[in-house]
Amino acid sequence: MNHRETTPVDEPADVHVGHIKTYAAGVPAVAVALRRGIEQMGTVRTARTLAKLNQRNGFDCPGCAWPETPGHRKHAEFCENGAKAVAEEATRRVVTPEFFAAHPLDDLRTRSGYWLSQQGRLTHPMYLAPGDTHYRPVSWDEANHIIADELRAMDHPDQAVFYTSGRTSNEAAFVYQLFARSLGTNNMPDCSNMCHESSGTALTEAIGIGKGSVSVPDLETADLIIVAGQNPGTNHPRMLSTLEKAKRGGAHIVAINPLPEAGLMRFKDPQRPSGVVGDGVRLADDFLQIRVGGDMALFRGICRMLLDDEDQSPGTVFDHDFLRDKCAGVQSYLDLLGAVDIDEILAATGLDHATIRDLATRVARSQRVVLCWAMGLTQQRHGVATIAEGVNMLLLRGMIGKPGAGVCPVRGHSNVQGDRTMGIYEKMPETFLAALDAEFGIASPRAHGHDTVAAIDAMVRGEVRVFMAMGGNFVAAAPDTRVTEAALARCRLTVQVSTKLNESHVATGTAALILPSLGRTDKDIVDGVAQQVSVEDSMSVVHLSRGSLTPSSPLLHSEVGIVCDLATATFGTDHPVDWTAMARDYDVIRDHISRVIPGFTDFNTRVRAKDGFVLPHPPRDSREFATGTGRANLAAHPLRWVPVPEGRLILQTLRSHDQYNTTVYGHDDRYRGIKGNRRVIMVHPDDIAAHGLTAGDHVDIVSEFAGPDGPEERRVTDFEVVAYDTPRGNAAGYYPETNPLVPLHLVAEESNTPVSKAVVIRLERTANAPD
Ligand SMILES: Nc1nc2c(c(=O)[nH]1)N[C@H]1C(S)=C(S)[C@@H](COP(=O)(O)OP(=O)(O)OC[C@H]3O[C@@H](n4cnc5c(=O)[nH]c(N)nc54)[C@H](O)[C@@H]3O)O[C@H]1N2
Ligand SMILES: Nc1nc2c(c(=O)[nH]1)N[C@H]1C(S)=C(S)[C@@H](COP(=O)(O)OP(=O)(O)OC[C@H]3O[C@@H](n4cnc5c(=O)[nH]c(N)nc54)[C@H](O)[C@@H]3O)O[C@H]1N2
Ligand SMILES: [Mo]
Repeated sequence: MNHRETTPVDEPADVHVGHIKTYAAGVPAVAVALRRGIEQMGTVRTARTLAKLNQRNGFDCPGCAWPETPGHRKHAEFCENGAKAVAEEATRRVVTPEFFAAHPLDDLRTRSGYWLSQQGRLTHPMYLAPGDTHYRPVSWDEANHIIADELRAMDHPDQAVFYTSGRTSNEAAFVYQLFARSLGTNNMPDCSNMCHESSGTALTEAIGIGKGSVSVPDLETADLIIVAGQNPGTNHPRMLSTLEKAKRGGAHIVAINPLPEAGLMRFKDPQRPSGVVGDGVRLADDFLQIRVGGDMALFRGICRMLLDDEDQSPGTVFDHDFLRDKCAGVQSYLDLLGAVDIDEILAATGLDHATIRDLATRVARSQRVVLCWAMGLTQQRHGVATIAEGVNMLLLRGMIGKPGAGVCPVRGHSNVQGDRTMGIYEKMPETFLAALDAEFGIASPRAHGHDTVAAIDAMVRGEVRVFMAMGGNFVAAAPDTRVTEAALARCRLTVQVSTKLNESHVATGTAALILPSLGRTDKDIVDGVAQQVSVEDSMSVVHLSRGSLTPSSPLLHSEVGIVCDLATATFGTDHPVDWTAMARDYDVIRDHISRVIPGFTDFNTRVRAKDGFVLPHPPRDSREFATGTGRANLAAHPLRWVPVPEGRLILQTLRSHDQYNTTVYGHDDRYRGIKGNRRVIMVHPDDIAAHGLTAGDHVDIVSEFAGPDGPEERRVTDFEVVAYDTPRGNAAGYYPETNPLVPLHLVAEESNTPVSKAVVIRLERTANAPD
């Protein structure tokens, strides 16, 4: 058996459905944070750890990429879910060689991801030899030689794939991509391929840089903030404080979401007296309950209304100077707007005319507009076009490169943006590769490598010999779980650099290695000197992070050390790259970075400044656009949306309030009032009835899609139906339990991101389900 059971043996059984919460945070959030901390770390370690979170001289929260407020950090710059992320990492529980001796792989494969991660921190490098039933301990030397031998046995460097998850520091990411390119491959898929790739693609085409253009002060001074396809109360809780501040400054906030997410409705800041008693602050002034996949239509509808307003009172709506001097593609886009069919916009969004008209009027009248978004927009078949359309709306009003306005893709992993800056990308531009080659005297390959989906395809074809992952949980994060498991099984060696046990340690190649690494919270001492790493947040601020806890085992290595030692084992000691010097002193790595990557001049000095430093962003800084046209491009994509086929539903897969991506912290999705079990599907009450079902019934969820040889299906069994406030025709289920339903080849156009937010499904009553 090489795949996990569909229903893990340890999964709790009963779903408890309560009420949807109408506010986020408040006292329960603090209580949950402390309880989870104390369970995992004990009281003293909890207090010590949380005191260092997001402070200068402390560590960057491994939770999300929301920036710290510059200048005045609050004493407790963390949130409930940041505290849970820390508790998960700083736990005192450990997974030792005895654990692996007691649990054969066949046993571990029946466990849930929750159970696996609850076992604690990994302590030893472990090896699963071909044909073995158990992992056994190995020395670091042995482990490195096993990998080096396998890499040297390849016919071509492209038989190796190097995955990265977005927690990896700048320094580790830089040496890791240098290792892959020294070896001769650009096969560097990363979690970003499944996350904000659509944002990067759309923004690069539109404004010449794939990053957001706003800072925290911009948000705080905006007069209109649109939050589309994002659930900040759960996934970026510190953003709520920024929104609250914006609100007190007079901003109007609009939430665009199929679900009434608690965090967008009301916020009780537990760090203010008014958040402890009282109802908290109403955050979203307007909630547009949009149909899944309807955002492009909404933005286009708004732009059409802006055009009508402009026609009626010329010179009052469009920023003509900006459009004339700085933009390209304006006329073709305006022509497209002329042909908009408002009935189609209403059908696509499920919203009424007056609602869209109100928002268009607000966009027309506001002087400082920020558009924030996350996975609800990016993980769509037309994700790139949707984001481009949102940017069009801003460009018509000249809302990029001025204070209080701009684009704000809210990143996920705490350093996912930095990893990309460091070169974790299967198609880095020639300028970067040339600078890297000149700095190190290597010859980086120029052929583009595999992204996540392409890497899985290559494994399926048997073209990948070695798969290595720098963090993350590839098998559970990737789409089409069964296909991805089978793909990994075709590799000769799978290597996971990890802090905690997860599903990817049991979905192995013929042989497998687990290399235990230090995490953000851990002290990283090399030759007696404490090393620091750096990260880049969602707003391009680069700052230091230094762990302070004693690692769970003396055998843990830093990610930088792991890569540099592996490089020495692979290339020998007379390689042009100074791997040993970099491993001994991370300042050496930063010096290299300062000469290779634009914006990092004097890296070592500037990163030690209070609050770090901000990377250049030409559109934000000087309204310059490094696109093909040298201008900001208005894109004219054909209108796309997601119709619901007869008798089917559109499934979006999302996060509960009690998880970090594939790491499940617990079974309490508190704000949505769903507790006890995650195998649920949220459906509109009328759709439940229309399907001949009753809330509480157990169903199989079957996804339907076109395969290369005709229609195909995927199935997960025994999910409980929960009545939920979602638009008709839409449904929601938790990631990663629903990942087996997301087809590998259902990807966003251009960005190749799996479409985790719009899968066509049908429901079938589970055979032999309990009543
Ligand atoms: N505590 C915690 N924090 C996290 C994470 C975590 O798992 N736990 N994950 C981190 C990572 S890597 C990321 S990328 C971010 C993810 O942050 P989010 O993007 O907020 O995460 P999701 O749970 O995927 O939520 C997507 C939201 O989009 C909405 N949505 C779905 N489809 C559509 C649509 O078609 N249109 C619109 N307008 N909305 C839609 C959903 O209802 C949901 O509210 O969070 C980061 N922070
Ligand atoms: N269906 C569906 N699929 C999705 C999504 C979705 O919304 N729906 N979201 C996608 C998104 S946005 C993302 S970003 C990906 C996430 O994909 P990944 O980044 O691959 O997944 P994570 O769950 O964040 O990885 C968790 C693991 O990272 C390891 N880890 C944690 N900290 C460290 C560390 O400091 N060092 C090392 N070496 N390892 C560490 C631990 O072993 C832990 O088990 O999933 C994607 N998949
Ligand atoms: Mo993400």
